[in-house]
This record gives sequence, C-alpha cells and structure tokens, in this order.
Amino acid sequence: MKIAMACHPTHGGSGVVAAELGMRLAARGNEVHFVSYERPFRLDPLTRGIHFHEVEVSSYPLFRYPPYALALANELLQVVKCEGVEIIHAHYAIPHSLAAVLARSMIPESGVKVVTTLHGTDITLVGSDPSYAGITRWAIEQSDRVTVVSDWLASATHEKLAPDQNLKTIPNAVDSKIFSPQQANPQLRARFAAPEELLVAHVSNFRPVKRVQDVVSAFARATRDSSARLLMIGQGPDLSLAQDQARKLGVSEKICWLGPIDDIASLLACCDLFLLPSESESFGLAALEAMASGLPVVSTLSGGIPDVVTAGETGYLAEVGDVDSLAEHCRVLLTDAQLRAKMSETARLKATEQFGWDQVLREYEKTYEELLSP
Ligand code: GMT
Repeated sequence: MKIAMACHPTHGGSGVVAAELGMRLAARGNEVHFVSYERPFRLDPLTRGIHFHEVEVSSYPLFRYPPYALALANELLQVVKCEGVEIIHAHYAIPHSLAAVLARSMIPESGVKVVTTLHGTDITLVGSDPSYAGITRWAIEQSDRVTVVSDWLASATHEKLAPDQNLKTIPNAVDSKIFSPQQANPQLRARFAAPEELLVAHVSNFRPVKRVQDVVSAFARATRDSSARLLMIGQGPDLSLAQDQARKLGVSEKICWLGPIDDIASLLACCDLFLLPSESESFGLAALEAMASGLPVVSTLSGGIPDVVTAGETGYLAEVGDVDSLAEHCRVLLTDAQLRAKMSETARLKATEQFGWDQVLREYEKTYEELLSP
C-alpha cells in the first residue's frame, strides 16, 4: 500500500504514534510518505520505504496568519498525484483531517481514502473550541474511517462533537525493546543523582492540561524527608510557572529542567518513578513508555489513564488536583523499595503484554485494507 501520514512533527504523542506506525508499515513493505512542515522527531528518515515531504508555507504581507492547512492540502494533493498514494492518514484532526479531506476532494478520480485518528486535545480542547468545532466536526464526518486511541476518547467525541460518528478504538502501543529497563545507563544516571538518591521523571509539553505545577508540588511534599531528584523533560507554556513553584517551595536545586529530548528511552530507564498529574489525558502514551521502562506511574483518574495504569498494581491514581494524594503515593513508592520493585515489574509486564505494536499494526492495516477492497 501507499500511505501518506499527515501529522504534527513536534514532541507530542500524536506525532510519535504516526512516526512509529509509519516505520512499522514501511518495514512490512508499504510505501509511507510523511507530510509535515518538519520531519517528525521520532521518524528515522533512513528507514527503507519512508519518504518525507516538507510543507512549505509562503508568507505574504497580506497574511497575518499564513494558511498552513491550505499548503498542507496542496502538498497532500501533490503526493496523491505524483506518488499514487491510496490512503491519507491524518493524525490529530486539526488541521490534518480537513487538509486530507480537501486533498481528496481535489482529486476524486484517484479514489484516495482518508483515515483520521483522533488523539485527545483535538477533541477535548482545540476541536471543541467554538472557533474550530464546526470545521473539525465536518472533517471528521467526511473522513472515510475515524479511529480513536481510547474508549474514553470515543465517548468524549460523541459527547462533545460528533454524536453519531462511527469510531473504532485502536489503542496506542509501545516498543518494549526500545523502552526497557535494559536501556539503563549507570553513567547517565550518575549525572543526575547520587547513588543513594532516587529519580522521579515527568515528560510532557508543559501545557496547562499537564498541570506541571502539581508535579513540582507533589514532588516537594513527597520528598520532604527523603532524598530524590526530579527530571522535568520537555518544554511549553507553563515551564516558568513550574520553575516559579519550585523556587517558592525551595526545591529548585533538586530539579533538572532538561527541555525536550528526542531519545528518552535511556533516560527513562535510569529513573525510579514517573509522575503525570494531567487534568485530562485521552490515553497517556508517556505513562505507557515509562511503564515499559519499568517505572511505576503516579497519575490522575482522568480520561483513558485508568486503562493504562492499573491503580495499586502498576502505580497509583489520584483525583485531578489532589496534590496531597499524589504526594503520598509518590512518598510511599519512593520509600518502599520492595513495593517499587514489584510495581516496576508489573508495569513492564502490562506494557509488554497488553500494549505491544503487533496487534495495533494489524488493526491499522485492516482499516486501510477494508477501505481499499473493492
Ligand atoms: O498530550 C499532548 O498534549 C500531546 C498530544 C498529541 O496529540 O501529541 O497527546 C495526545 O495524544 C497522545 C497520543 O495518542 C495521547 O497519549 C495523549 O494522552 C493525548 N493528550 C491528551 O489527551 C492531553
């Protein structure tokens, strides 16, 4: 098959899923064309069968906001025309789903089909914002197939945007060879923590939905009487709020602000606990990658998180904003080595057994094949 993937290239789960899926499809002999304004950070451009098409957005003094969606639709049209692409797979509805539907309308004789995968905030935040809701709903309805990354997101899509939409749940997956405790590198760990210190990690895009101040507050309370360090991986609008919070609570010297890191597997494998106190999380791929790396996860009872993190077995879950409970769960895990080891093992097992790529790849391939079969 010839497939075009339209996705956000920046650090974030939807781009990761698109890149990982594309590379696996290519490994199975498919031709996969990535279309974006930059190479997705997890995409290895040297993989056989992978092609990258950069969307160039011309600026013009008349445009206060250069129309990226139009440039993307135009590039998708070219890719369908010149490369014979049969499927456009849009990851994250805005603007990919609309651009894909536009491209399809411009070249109906090609028979190209549009698959949209909804990832979370494209429905819960941006997609349901009045300024985008109408066009997002339309693009979803016009797609030939729509998939969601969790049953929770299916319900949210029905409730907030498209009540009658047919949705197929295909969960996210993790490569448990790459995300593995075996990737741990003692020298790397020693850069961040003394031998007696434990390492807590948080990975996100530091948007308000991630509640990064709760990460700092919970860590500060949990480590009042113990010695641990916090790795804050990523960047985004709430970075300075989190840094202010750290100064206010007097824990700045215990925190390393690492910014975005492309290859986090070896770093995660050096850590002992993952903290993700999100307001909403359709799936929580960051938590899954941490689990595969052998980290128990302390997170919130939000969105699809309870399907990934089993409370009491692979970590603990608190109500959103309940910093005391988050801190207590972290404290317990940081002080009880036996419990931590048991949960680490169960987390790794659950990630490997329930969220491997084989089944997920089959489901996406089946989705494409159904659309292409006469
Ligand atoms: O979490 C983000 O803000 C990034 C966003 C994305 O699309 O890149 O993540 C969403 O998609 C991921 C992959 O499917 C999910 O694992 C995340 O839970 C989801 N984020 C939210 O729902 C907030």
